[in-house]
Amino acid sequence: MKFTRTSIWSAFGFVAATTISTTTNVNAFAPIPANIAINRQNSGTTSTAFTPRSIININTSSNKRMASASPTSLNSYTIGIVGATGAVGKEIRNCLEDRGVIKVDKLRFFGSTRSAGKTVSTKSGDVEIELFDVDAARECDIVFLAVDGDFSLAHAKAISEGDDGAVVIDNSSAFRYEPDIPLVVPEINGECTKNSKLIANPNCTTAIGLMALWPLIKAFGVKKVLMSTYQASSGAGQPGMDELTEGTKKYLEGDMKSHDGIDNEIFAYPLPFNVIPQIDKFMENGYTKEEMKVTWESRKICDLGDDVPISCSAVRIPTIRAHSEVIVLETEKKVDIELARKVLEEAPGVVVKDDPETLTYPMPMTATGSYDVEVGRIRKSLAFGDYGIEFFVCGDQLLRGAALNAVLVAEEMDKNGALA
Ligand code: 2RA
Repeated sequence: MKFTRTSIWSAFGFVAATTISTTTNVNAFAPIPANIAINRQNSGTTSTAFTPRSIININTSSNKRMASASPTSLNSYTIGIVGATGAVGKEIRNCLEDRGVIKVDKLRFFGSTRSAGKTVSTKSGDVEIELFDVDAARECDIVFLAVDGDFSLAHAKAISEGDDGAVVIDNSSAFRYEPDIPLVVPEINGECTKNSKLIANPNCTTAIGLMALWPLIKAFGVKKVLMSTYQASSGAGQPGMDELTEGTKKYLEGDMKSHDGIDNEIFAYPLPFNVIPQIDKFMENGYTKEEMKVTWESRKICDLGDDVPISCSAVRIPTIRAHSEVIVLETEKKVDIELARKVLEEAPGVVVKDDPETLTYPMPMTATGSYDVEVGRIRKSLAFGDYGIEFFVCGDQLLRGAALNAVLVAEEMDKNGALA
């Protein structure tokens, strides 16, 4: 093996101990085969105001966590996950197993000194967590990084560099804005993965919103995008979800009039029975970093110029793990709402839930646990008249917003030969 760079990773404490058991065992993993046919495909029939992209045919279903109908890969791979016991890492494991598209020859988990030696139960056996080491990670074919940006900055390039390095799919924001590193939502720009061994996974809010926005941009063009997001506690990982649930219990046990005694270490204020109009730190322009991430990333993934203004307001709400977004799109072409609905119905990874008569619309309650993003409340915008469309999107932050997107990137790379 190629390099002798060793990295003892004790400074990064990232393990959420949800599935750690005390037994030890060998690395063993056999994904569940894909066996369920799915019927949603990209039709490619809508008119496009932009250069058509090769929207890949990733079939998902409105049924929760349904396995893909994509053929199982011919090749099998050694897959590494750094941060396998955190909220996102755990879902990466689940997505690999549930979808069964990527054939896993061997599964390796890497962790800090705190977690090394413990074992994680997977559906097909226990896997021992190895102490993270760059050389060991390089032995894998694909490494998912589900850890923080500092760790990714320190190690991602070393893991992936050279012909014999691993393909790295990084969930942090460390490389999202580097021009030479693809930032990928596979249904939109999956072809960018062909020539890169380091791929950045977008911010969850961006990925969820773009699943619905991109098909409409292709159909009607874009002049302007306004987004307001209502983001779940899971955006702050397992500690965020824990802070919300513990705080909620405490609030209900109290007088339900004040938040006195409700702890908040993760969020700026107690989240139970509250909304917080701040996610990430404030920037000089008055927006928060989260809001600017959505703007920067949407522009990069959809290849939009600076002449297309995109603005976002991001708000934390007391839900567990599905983000919601109101999106207003000012279009170049006149909007035909029936066509817009058809475009969304045919878009991969999207399920339309839109029937005011039956009170059908997207909600975190129904989007949680689903691979697809839900879209509804589709209407012409009163602000932009015939040239505007407004809609509501909900998507599981840990799945579409993180783990599923990362696994779909790997599936795309398997299909397009980038893993060869
Ligand atoms: C959040 N989007 O919801 C961020 C996490 N990636 O906090």
